Amino acid sequence: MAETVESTSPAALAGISAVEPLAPCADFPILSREIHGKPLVFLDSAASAQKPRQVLDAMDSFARTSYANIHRGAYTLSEEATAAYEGARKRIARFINARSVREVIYTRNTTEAINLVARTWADANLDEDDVIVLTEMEHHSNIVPWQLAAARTGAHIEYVPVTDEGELDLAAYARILDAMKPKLVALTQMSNVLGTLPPVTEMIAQAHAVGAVVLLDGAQSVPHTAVDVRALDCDFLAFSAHKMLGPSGIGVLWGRRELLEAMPPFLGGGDMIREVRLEGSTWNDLPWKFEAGTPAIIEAVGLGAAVDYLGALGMANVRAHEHALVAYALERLAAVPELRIYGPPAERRGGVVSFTLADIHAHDLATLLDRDGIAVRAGHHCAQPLMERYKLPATARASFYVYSTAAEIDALAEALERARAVFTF
Ligand code: C6P
Repeated sequence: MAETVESTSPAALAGISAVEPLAPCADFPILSREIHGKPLVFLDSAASAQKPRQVLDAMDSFARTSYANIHRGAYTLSEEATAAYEGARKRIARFINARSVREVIYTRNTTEAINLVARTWADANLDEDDVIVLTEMEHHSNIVPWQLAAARTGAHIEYVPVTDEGELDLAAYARILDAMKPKLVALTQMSNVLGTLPPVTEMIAQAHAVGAVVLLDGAQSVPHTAVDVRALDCDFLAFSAHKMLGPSGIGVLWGRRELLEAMPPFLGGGDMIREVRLEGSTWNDLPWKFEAGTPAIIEAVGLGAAVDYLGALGMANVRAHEHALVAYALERLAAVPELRIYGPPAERRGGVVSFTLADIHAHDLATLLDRDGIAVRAGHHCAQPLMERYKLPATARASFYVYSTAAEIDALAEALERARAVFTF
Protein backbone atom coordinates (compact mmCIF):
# COMPACT_ATOMS: atom_id res chain seq x y z
CA MET A 1 0.00 0.00 0.00
CA ALA A 2 1.18 3.55 0.59
CA GLU A 3 4.21 2.27 2.55
CA THR A 4 5.75 1.34 -0.79
CA VAL A 5 6.30 5.05 -1.59
CA GLU A 6 10.06 5.56 -1.75
CA SER A 7 11.63 6.95 1.42
CA THR A 8 12.84 10.26 -0.10
CA SER A 9 9.48 11.16 -1.65
CA PRO A 10 7.72 14.39 -0.59
CA ALA A 11 5.10 12.18 1.07
CA ALA A 12 7.64 10.22 3.09
CA LEU A 13 9.45 13.42 4.05
CA ALA A 14 6.21 14.94 5.30
CA GLY A 15 5.26 11.71 7.04
CA ILE A 16 2.08 11.54 4.96
CA SER A 17 0.57 8.35 3.59
CA ALA A 18 -2.21 7.82 1.08
CA VAL A 19 -4.21 5.71 3.53
CA GLU A 20 -5.99 8.58 5.29
CA PRO A 21 -7.51 11.54 3.47
CA LEU A 22 -5.61 14.78 4.14
CA ALA A 23 -8.86 16.70 4.73
CA PRO A 24 -11.69 15.23 6.81
CA CYS A 25 -14.25 13.67 4.46
CA ALA A 26 -16.92 14.99 6.82
CA ASP A 27 -16.05 18.48 5.52
CA PHE A 28 -17.32 17.46 2.06
CA PRO A 29 -21.08 16.80 2.22
CA ILE A 30 -21.25 15.37 -1.30
CA LEU A 31 -18.82 12.57 -0.42
CA SER A 32 -21.47 10.87 1.70
CA ARG A 33 -23.64 10.37 -1.41
CA GLU A 34 -24.33 7.03 -2.99
CA ILE A 35 -24.33 6.53 -6.77
CA HIS A 36 -26.25 3.50 -8.07
CA GLY A 37 -26.42 2.25 -4.48
CA LYS A 38 -22.63 2.37 -4.02
CA PRO A 39 -20.58 4.88 -2.00
CA LEU A 40 -19.36 7.69 -4.27
CA VAL A 41 -15.68 7.37 -5.21
CA PHE A 42 -14.93 10.75 -6.73
CA LEU A 43 -11.82 10.56 -8.91
CA ASP A 44 -12.42 13.55 -11.19
CA SER A 45 -11.03 16.47 -9.20
CA ALA A 46 -8.83 17.61 -12.10
CA ALA A 47 -12.04 18.49 -13.92
CA SER A 48 -13.60 20.22 -10.91
CA ALA A 49 -13.06 19.67 -7.20
CA GLN A 50 -15.72 19.07 -4.55
CA LYS A 51 -16.42 21.87 -2.07
CA PRO A 52 -15.96 21.72 1.70
CA ARG A 53 -18.75 23.05 3.91
CA GLN A 54 -16.40 25.88 5.00
CA VAL A 55 -16.60 27.22 1.41
CA LEU A 56 -20.33 26.51 1.04
CA ASP A 57 -21.06 28.12 4.42
CA ALA A 58 -18.99 31.22 3.66
CA MET A 59 -20.94 31.80 0.43
CA ASP A 60 -24.27 31.01 2.04
CA SER A 61 -23.70 33.24 5.04
CA PHE A 62 -22.44 36.12 2.85
CA ALA A 63 -25.47 35.83 0.56
CA ARG A 64 -27.84 35.71 3.55
CA THR A 65 -26.33 38.56 5.55
CA SER A 66 -24.03 40.87 3.57
CA TYR A 67 -24.87 40.66 -0.12
CA ALA A 68 -25.08 43.79 -2.27
CA ASN A 69 -23.31 45.09 -5.37
CA ILE A 70 -19.74 46.23 -4.74
CA HIS A 71 -17.85 49.51 -5.30
CA ARG A 72 -21.16 51.29 -5.87
CA GLY A 73 -23.25 52.05 -2.81
CA ALA A 74 -22.41 54.28 0.14
CA TYR A 75 -24.53 52.08 2.37
CA THR A 76 -23.54 49.46 4.92
CA LEU A 77 -24.33 46.31 2.93
CA SER A 78 -22.45 47.50 -0.14
CA GLU A 79 -19.47 48.44 2.02
CA GLU A 80 -19.52 45.01 3.67
CA ALA A 81 -19.77 43.27 0.31
CA THR A 82 -16.90 45.34 -1.09
CA ALA A 83 -14.77 44.51 1.95
CA ALA A 84 -15.50 40.78 1.55
CA TYR A 85 -14.73 40.84 -2.20
CA GLU A 86 -11.50 42.81 -1.78
CA GLY A 87 -10.56 40.88 1.36
CA ALA A 88 -10.65 37.64 -0.64
CA ARG A 89 -8.35 39.25 -3.21
CA LYS A 90 -5.81 40.02 -0.47
CA ARG A 91 -5.85 36.38 0.70
CA ILE A 92 -5.37 35.15 -2.86
CA ALA A 93 -2.44 37.56 -3.31
CA ARG A 94 -0.82 36.13 -0.17
CA PHE A 95 -1.55 32.55 -1.29
CA ILE A 96 0.54 32.99 -4.46
CA ASN A 97 2.98 35.44 -2.84
CA ALA A 98 2.12 38.33 -5.18
CA ARG A 99 4.04 41.54 -4.57
CA SER A 100 0.84 43.56 -4.65
CA VAL A 101 -2.88 42.88 -4.39
CA ARG A 102 -3.25 45.06 -7.51
CA GLU A 103 -1.66 42.26 -9.51
CA VAL A 104 -4.60 39.91 -8.78
CA ILE A 105 -7.39 40.20 -11.35
CA TYR A 106 -10.61 38.26 -11.01
CA THR A 107 -11.70 36.51 -14.19
CA ARG A 108 -14.34 33.83 -14.86
CA ASN A 109 -11.78 31.01 -15.00
CA THR A 110 -8.34 30.03 -16.33
CA THR A 111 -9.64 30.18 -19.88
CA GLU A 112 -10.76 33.80 -19.56
CA ALA A 113 -7.51 34.73 -17.79
CA ILE A 114 -5.46 33.42 -20.71
CA ASN A 115 -7.78 35.06 -23.24
CA LEU A 116 -7.34 38.36 -21.41
CA VAL A 117 -3.57 38.23 -21.98
CA ALA A 118 -3.94 36.90 -25.53
CA ARG A 119 -6.27 39.80 -26.40
CA THR A 120 -4.59 42.69 -24.65
CA TRP A 121 -0.87 41.97 -24.19
CA ALA A 122 -0.57 39.97 -27.42
CA ASP A 123 -2.42 42.45 -29.62
CA ALA A 124 -0.31 45.30 -28.28
CA ASN A 125 3.03 43.50 -28.46
CA LEU A 126 3.07 40.97 -31.33
CA ASP A 127 3.39 41.30 -35.07
CA GLU A 128 4.33 39.05 -37.99
CA ASP A 129 8.02 38.95 -36.99
CA ASP A 130 7.21 37.49 -33.58
CA VAL A 131 7.08 33.94 -32.25
CA ILE A 132 4.87 32.47 -29.52
CA VAL A 133 6.14 29.23 -27.94
CA LEU A 134 3.58 26.73 -26.63
CA THR A 135 3.95 23.02 -25.87
CA GLU A 136 2.24 19.96 -27.29
CA MET A 137 0.82 19.15 -23.85
CA GLU A 138 -1.28 22.29 -23.45
CA HIS A 139 -4.98 22.29 -22.71
CA HIS A 140 -7.05 23.88 -25.50
CA SER A 141 -7.37 26.97 -23.26
CA ASN A 142 -3.65 27.58 -23.68
CA ILE A 143 -3.63 26.92 -27.42
CA VAL A 144 -6.73 28.41 -29.02
CA PRO A 145 -6.43 31.96 -27.57
CA TRP A 146 -2.88 32.12 -28.99
CA GLN A 147 -4.00 30.77 -32.35
CA LEU A 148 -6.58 33.56 -32.44
CA ALA A 149 -3.93 36.10 -31.40
CA ALA A 150 -1.57 34.76 -34.08
CA ALA A 151 -4.30 35.13 -36.70
CA ARG A 152 -4.86 38.75 -35.65
CA THR A 153 -1.20 39.77 -35.34
CA GLY A 154 0.54 37.54 -37.89
CA ALA A 155 2.78 36.03 -35.17
CA HIS A 156 4.03 32.46 -35.64
CA ILE A 157 3.42 29.65 -33.10
CA GLU A 158 6.11 27.09 -32.35
CA TYR A 159 5.32 24.00 -30.24
CA VAL A 160 7.74 22.26 -27.87
CA PRO A 161 7.37 18.51 -28.58
CA VAL A 162 6.68 15.91 -25.91
CA THR A 163 8.71 12.72 -25.56
CA ASP A 164 7.31 9.19 -25.73
CA GLU A 165 7.49 9.17 -21.92
CA GLY A 166 5.15 12.16 -21.67
CA GLU A 167 7.66 14.84 -20.76
CA LEU A 168 8.68 18.00 -22.57
CA ASP A 169 11.64 17.70 -24.93
CA LEU A 170 13.86 20.20 -23.14
CA ALA A 171 16.64 20.04 -25.71
CA ALA A 172 14.12 21.04 -28.39
CA TYR A 173 12.88 23.84 -26.10
CA ALA A 174 16.42 25.21 -25.75
CA ARG A 175 16.91 25.03 -29.53
CA ILE A 176 13.62 26.83 -30.20
CA LEU A 177 14.46 29.61 -27.74
CA ASP A 178 17.90 30.02 -29.20
CA ALA A 179 16.87 30.01 -32.84
CA MET A 180 13.59 31.94 -32.63
CA LYS A 181 13.96 34.36 -29.69
CA PRO A 182 10.21 34.23 -28.96
CA LYS A 183 8.33 37.16 -27.42
CA LEU A 184 6.13 34.85 -25.37
CA VAL A 185 6.29 31.38 -23.84
CA ALA A 186 2.96 30.03 -22.53
CA LEU A 187 3.07 26.66 -20.81
CA THR A 188 1.29 24.53 -18.29
CA GLN A 189 2.73 23.91 -14.84
CA MET A 190 1.04 20.50 -14.85
CA SER A 191 -0.49 18.48 -17.69
CA ASN A 192 -4.16 17.71 -17.07
CA VAL A 193 -3.83 14.47 -19.08
CA LEU A 194 -0.45 13.00 -18.14
CA GLY A 195 0.08 14.73 -14.80
CA THR A 196 3.55 15.80 -16.01
CA LEU A 197 5.21 18.51 -13.93
CA PRO A 198 7.60 20.28 -16.32
CA PRO A 199 10.66 21.97 -14.76
CA VAL A 200 9.04 25.38 -15.07
CA THR A 201 11.47 27.34 -12.90
CA GLU A 202 14.35 26.47 -15.22
CA MET A 203 12.18 26.94 -18.31
CA ILE A 204 11.12 30.41 -17.18
CA ALA A 205 14.74 31.44 -16.57
CA GLN A 206 15.70 30.15 -20.03
CA ALA A 207 12.81 32.07 -21.63
CA HIS A 208 13.74 35.27 -19.82
CA ALA A 209 17.33 34.89 -20.98
CA VAL A 210 16.13 35.37 -24.57
CA GLY A 211 13.77 38.20 -23.63
CA ALA A 212 10.45 36.28 -23.63
CA VAL A 213 7.51 36.98 -21.36
CA VAL A 214 6.21 33.80 -19.66
CA LEU A 215 2.59 32.87 -18.94
CA LEU A 216 2.03 29.85 -16.71
CA ASP A 217 -1.21 27.91 -16.93
CA GLY A 218 -1.73 27.12 -13.25
CA ALA A 219 -5.15 25.45 -13.58
CA GLN A 220 -3.74 22.12 -12.38
CA SER A 221 -0.87 23.38 -10.23
CA VAL A 222 -2.26 26.14 -8.00
CA PRO A 223 -4.84 23.76 -6.43
CA HIS A 224 -2.25 21.08 -5.70
CA THR A 225 1.12 22.58 -4.79
CA ALA A 226 2.57 25.79 -3.36
CA VAL A 227 2.85 28.28 -6.22
CA ASP A 228 4.97 31.33 -5.46
CA VAL A 229 4.98 33.78 -8.35
CA ARG A 230 8.04 35.59 -7.03
CA ALA A 231 10.10 32.43 -6.63
CA LEU A 232 8.98 31.16 -10.04
CA ASP A 233 9.68 34.59 -11.56
CA CYS A 234 6.88 34.11 -14.13
CA ASP A 235 5.10 37.08 -15.72
CA PHE A 236 1.50 35.85 -15.79
CA LEU A 237 -0.29 33.03 -13.94
CA ALA A 238 -3.84 31.82 -14.67
CA PHE A 239 -5.99 29.58 -12.47
CA SER A 240 -9.60 28.63 -11.63
CA ALA A 241 -11.38 28.54 -8.27
CA HIS A 242 -13.50 25.49 -9.09
CA LYS A 243 -10.46 23.20 -9.23
CA MET A 244 -9.21 24.35 -5.80
CA LEU A 245 -12.27 23.64 -3.61
CA GLY A 246 -13.93 26.93 -4.62
CA PRO A 247 -16.97 27.67 -6.77
CA SER A 248 -17.21 27.75 -10.55
CA GLY A 249 -17.59 31.15 -12.24
CA ILE A 250 -14.45 32.76 -10.83
CA GLY A 251 -10.77 32.49 -11.63
CA VAL A 252 -7.65 34.60 -11.42
CA LEU A 253 -5.12 36.22 -13.64
CA TRP A 254 -2.02 37.27 -11.77
CA GLY A 255 0.33 39.50 -13.75
CA ARG A 256 3.48 41.47 -13.13
CA ARG A 257 2.33 44.97 -12.31
CA GLU A 258 4.34 46.83 -14.96
CA LEU A 259 2.99 44.53 -17.69
CA LEU A 260 -0.61 44.93 -16.48
CA GLU A 261 -0.23 48.73 -16.24
CA ALA A 262 0.93 48.87 -19.86
CA MET A 263 -1.84 46.63 -21.21
CA PRO A 264 -5.04 48.08 -22.67
CA PRO A 265 -8.34 46.97 -21.07
CA PHE A 266 -9.96 43.66 -22.06
CA LEU A 267 -13.71 44.20 -21.70
CA GLY A 268 -15.37 47.60 -21.50
CA GLY A 269 -18.20 48.63 -19.18
CA GLY A 270 -18.94 49.68 -15.63
CA ASP A 271 -16.27 49.64 -12.91
CA MET A 272 -13.30 49.43 -15.30
CA ILE A 273 -13.42 53.15 -16.12
CA ARG A 274 -12.22 56.31 -14.39
CA GLU A 275 -14.24 58.70 -16.55
CA VAL A 276 -16.59 58.25 -19.49
CA ARG A 277 -17.33 61.08 -21.90
CA LEU A 278 -19.09 60.92 -25.21
CA GLU A 279 -15.73 61.57 -26.89
CA GLY A 280 -13.92 58.75 -25.10
CA SER A 281 -13.07 57.18 -21.74
CA THR A 282 -10.18 56.70 -19.32
CA TRP A 283 -9.44 53.57 -17.30
CA ASN A 284 -9.62 52.68 -13.64
CA ASP A 285 -6.53 51.65 -11.66
CA LEU A 286 -5.40 48.05 -11.39
CA PRO A 287 -6.91 45.57 -10.82
CA TRP A 288 -10.35 47.06 -11.65
CA LYS A 289 -9.21 48.17 -15.14
CA PHE A 290 -9.71 44.52 -16.11
CA GLU A 291 -12.94 43.86 -14.19
CA ALA A 292 -15.84 45.20 -16.25
CA GLY A 293 -19.41 44.92 -14.98
CA THR A 294 -20.80 43.31 -11.85
CA PRO A 295 -18.39 40.50 -11.00
CA ALA A 296 -18.87 37.11 -9.32
CA ILE A 297 -19.16 38.55 -5.81
CA ILE A 298 -20.43 35.53 -3.86
CA GLU A 299 -17.93 33.36 -5.72
CA ALA A 300 -15.04 35.64 -4.72
CA VAL A 301 -16.03 35.07 -1.09
CA GLY A 302 -16.04 31.31 -1.81
CA LEU A 303 -12.60 31.47 -3.39
CA GLY A 304 -11.30 33.36 -0.36
CA ALA A 305 -12.68 30.60 1.90
CA ALA A 306 -11.12 27.93 -0.33
CA VAL A 307 -7.73 29.63 -0.07
CA ASP A 308 -8.12 29.73 3.73
CA TYR A 309 -9.02 26.03 3.78
CA LEU A 310 -6.04 25.02 1.62
CA GLY A 311 -3.75 27.31 3.60
CA ALA A 312 -4.81 25.58 6.83
CA LEU A 313 -4.08 22.16 5.30
CA GLY A 314 -0.70 23.44 4.07
CA MET A 315 0.15 23.24 0.39
CA ALA A 316 3.28 21.17 1.06
CA ASN A 317 1.01 18.61 2.73
CA VAL A 318 -1.43 18.71 -0.19
CA ARG A 319 1.43 17.97 -2.59
CA ALA A 320 2.80 15.23 -0.32
CA HIS A 321 -0.60 13.57 0.01
CA GLU A 322 -1.15 13.54 -3.74
CA HIS A 323 2.35 12.27 -4.35
CA ALA A 324 1.65 9.34 -2.03
CA LEU A 325 -1.65 8.68 -3.82
CA VAL A 326 -0.21 8.83 -7.32
CA ALA A 327 2.75 6.62 -6.41
CA TYR A 328 0.32 4.07 -5.00
CA ALA A 329 -2.02 4.38 -8.00
CA LEU A 330 0.78 3.77 -10.52
CA GLU A 331 1.77 0.62 -8.66
CA ARG A 332 -1.75 -0.68 -7.98
CA LEU A 333 -3.13 0.00 -11.46
CA ALA A 334 -0.05 -1.55 -13.12
CA ALA A 335 -1.25 -4.84 -11.63
CA VAL A 336 -4.48 -4.72 -13.66
CA PRO A 337 -3.93 -6.93 -16.75
CA GLU A 338 -3.94 -5.09 -20.10
CA LEU A 339 -4.08 -1.68 -18.43
CA ARG A 340 -1.75 0.90 -19.98
CA ILE A 341 -0.78 4.05 -18.07
CA TYR A 342 0.46 7.18 -19.85
CA GLY A 343 2.91 9.75 -18.51
CA PRO A 344 5.97 10.05 -16.28
CA PRO A 345 6.90 8.36 -12.99
CA ALA A 346 5.42 9.59 -9.70
CA GLU A 347 8.40 11.86 -8.94
CA ARG A 348 7.58 14.12 -11.88
CA ARG A 349 3.80 13.74 -11.83
CA GLY A 350 0.88 15.41 -10.05
CA GLY A 351 -2.22 13.53 -8.89
CA VAL A 352 -3.46 12.43 -12.30
CA VAL A 353 -3.37 9.01 -13.98
CA SER A 354 -4.60 8.55 -17.56
CA PHE A 355 -5.01 5.02 -18.81
CA THR A 356 -6.58 2.69 -21.33
CA LEU A 357 -7.74 -0.86 -20.63
CA ALA A 358 -7.41 -3.53 -23.33
CA ASP A 359 -9.36 -2.22 -26.32
CA ILE A 360 -12.30 -0.99 -24.28
CA HIS A 361 -13.36 2.51 -25.27
CA ALA A 362 -12.70 5.00 -22.47
CA HIS A 363 -16.32 6.18 -22.50
CA ASP A 364 -17.60 2.62 -22.06
CA LEU A 365 -15.15 2.14 -19.24
CA ALA A 366 -16.24 5.34 -17.49
CA THR A 367 -19.90 4.32 -17.83
CA LEU A 368 -19.19 0.93 -16.32
CA LEU A 369 -17.16 2.45 -13.47
CA ASP A 370 -20.05 4.79 -12.75
CA ARG A 371 -22.22 1.71 -12.10
CA ASP A 372 -19.78 1.01 -9.26
CA GLY A 373 -20.11 4.58 -7.95
CA ILE A 374 -16.70 5.59 -9.36
CA ALA A 375 -16.44 8.94 -11.18
CA VAL A 376 -13.57 9.24 -13.68
CA ARG A 377 -13.29 11.44 -16.76
CA ALA A 378 -13.06 9.90 -20.22
CA GLY A 379 -12.27 11.51 -23.56
CA HIS A 380 -9.60 13.80 -25.02
CA HIS A 381 -9.54 16.00 -21.89
CA CYS A 382 -9.51 19.19 -24.01
CA ALA A 383 -5.99 18.32 -25.17
CA GLN A 384 -6.52 16.97 -28.67
CA PRO A 385 -2.98 17.71 -29.97
CA LEU A 386 -1.51 15.69 -27.09
CA MET A 387 -3.89 12.78 -27.73
CA GLU A 388 -2.98 12.88 -31.41
CA ARG A 389 0.72 12.77 -30.48
CA TYR A 390 0.11 9.40 -28.77
CA LYS A 391 -2.43 8.27 -31.40
CA LEU A 392 -5.09 7.95 -28.72
CA PRO A 393 -8.75 8.67 -29.45
CA ALA A 394 -9.47 8.86 -25.71
CA THR A 395 -8.23 7.81 -22.29
CA ALA A 396 -9.91 7.34 -18.93
CA ARG A 397 -8.45 9.58 -16.23
CA ALA A 398 -8.45 9.27 -12.46
CA SER A 399 -7.44 12.36 -10.51
CA PHE A 400 -6.96 12.88 -6.80
CA TYR A 401 -7.31 15.61 -4.20
CA VAL A 402 -7.18 16.25 -0.48
CA TYR A 403 -10.16 13.93 0.23
CA SER A 404 -8.86 10.99 -1.87
CA THR A 405 -7.53 7.77 -0.33
CA ALA A 406 -5.63 4.61 -1.26
CA ALA A 407 -8.83 2.63 -0.57
CA GLU A 408 -10.50 4.52 -3.42
CA ILE A 409 -7.65 3.55 -5.71
CA ASP A 410 -8.16 -0.07 -4.64
CA ALA A 411 -11.87 0.29 -5.46
CA LEU A 412 -10.94 1.65 -8.90
CA ALA A 413 -8.48 -1.18 -9.59
CA GLU A 414 -11.02 -3.83 -8.55
CA ALA A 415 -13.75 -2.22 -10.68
CA LEU A 416 -11.35 -2.14 -13.65
CA GLU A 417 -10.64 -5.83 -13.21
CA ARG A 418 -14.40 -6.51 -13.25
CA ALA A 419 -14.83 -4.26 -16.31
CA ARG A 420 -12.13 -6.17 -18.16
CA ALA A 421 -13.88 -9.42 -17.38
CA VAL A 422 -17.17 -8.02 -18.74
CA PHE A 423 -15.67 -6.70 -21.98
CA THR A 424 -13.32 -9.56 -22.76
CA PHE A 425 -15.92 -12.22 -22.04
N1 C6P B 1 -9.24 21.13 -17.36
C1 C6P B 1 -9.99 18.86 -17.08
O1 C6P B 1 -10.86 18.02 -16.87
P1 C6P B 1 -11.28 26.32 -16.97
O2 C6P B 1 -12.25 25.48 -17.71
O3 C6P B 1 -11.08 27.65 -17.63
O4 C6P B 1 -11.55 26.42 -15.51
O5 C6P B 1 -9.87 25.56 -17.04
C2 C6P B 1 -9.29 25.30 -18.28
C3 C6P B 1 -8.03 24.53 -18.13
C4 C6P B 1 -6.83 25.12 -18.49
N2 C6P B 1 -5.66 24.49 -18.33
C5 C6P B 1 -5.59 23.26 -17.84
C6 C6P B 1 -4.26 22.61 -17.67
C7 C6P B 1 -6.77 22.59 -17.46
O6 C6P B 1 -6.69 21.36 -16.97
C8 C6P B 1 -8.01 23.23 -17.63
C9 C6P B 1 -9.30 22.53 -17.30
C10 C6P B 1 -10.37 20.32 -16.98
O7 C6P B 1 -8.83 18.56 -17.35
C11 C6P B 1 -11.62 20.63 -17.72
S1 C6P B 1 -11.42 20.50 -19.47
